Amino acid sequence: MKAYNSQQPANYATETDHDFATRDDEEMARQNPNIVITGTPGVGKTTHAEQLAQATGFKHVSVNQIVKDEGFHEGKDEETGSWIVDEDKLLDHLESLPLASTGGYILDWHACDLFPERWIDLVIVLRCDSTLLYDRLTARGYKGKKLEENMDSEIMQVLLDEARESYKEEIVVELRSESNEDVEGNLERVEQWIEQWRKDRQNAEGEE
Ligand code: DAT
Repeated sequence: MKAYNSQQPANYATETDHDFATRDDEEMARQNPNIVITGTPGVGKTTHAEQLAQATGFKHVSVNQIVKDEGFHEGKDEETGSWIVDEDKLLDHLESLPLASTGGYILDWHACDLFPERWIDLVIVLRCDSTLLYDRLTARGYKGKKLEENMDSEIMQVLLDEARESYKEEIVVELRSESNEDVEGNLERVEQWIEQWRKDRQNAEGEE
């Protein structure tokens, strides 16, 4: 267990022999893709994930909510007020979902290196201008070290780098989330991408 810090090295996306044995079967069985929506707190993950879930019927998994509801943590870090996440318990819980085999999940979290590569078909990293993000976070009551760390994280594109280090370059997409029009445009783009994913999958099945 560790105090959550998105700058930690990415360990969980590392594949084991077991992953290789099962990944093709599970990936090919999925009728829908699994999508990660990540980014610094306040960039608009929940806004996007909720609307995307509504538009597609996919399941929105708010990882932060699960951590809180299921108690997968050891309380809060005194200085930042962030949950000290028990990643083993969280991962066990996510493993118990039919995520890898059925697909159709939207994983919403301010980190992405926890999720094994074989689960994930698309990683969306939302980005936001720092002045706008500052306003969103202060409106949410963030201050002191917590505010500072999150601002630094966005400016230094920590989550984007983490996503690029953890997944294949071609499945990582950076999208702007500053206005309602951005949300609309992003959702349209992702829905088109899902359609294309399904077509590609059908074609691949037809060729077998
Ligand atoms: P996150 O889940 O990444 O913490 P959120 O979806 O809760 O972020 O959004 C934080 C706040 O900012 C919330 O009041 C909605 C607003 N917001 C987010 N993205 C936006 C966008 N693209 N346009 C307008 N407002 C947005």
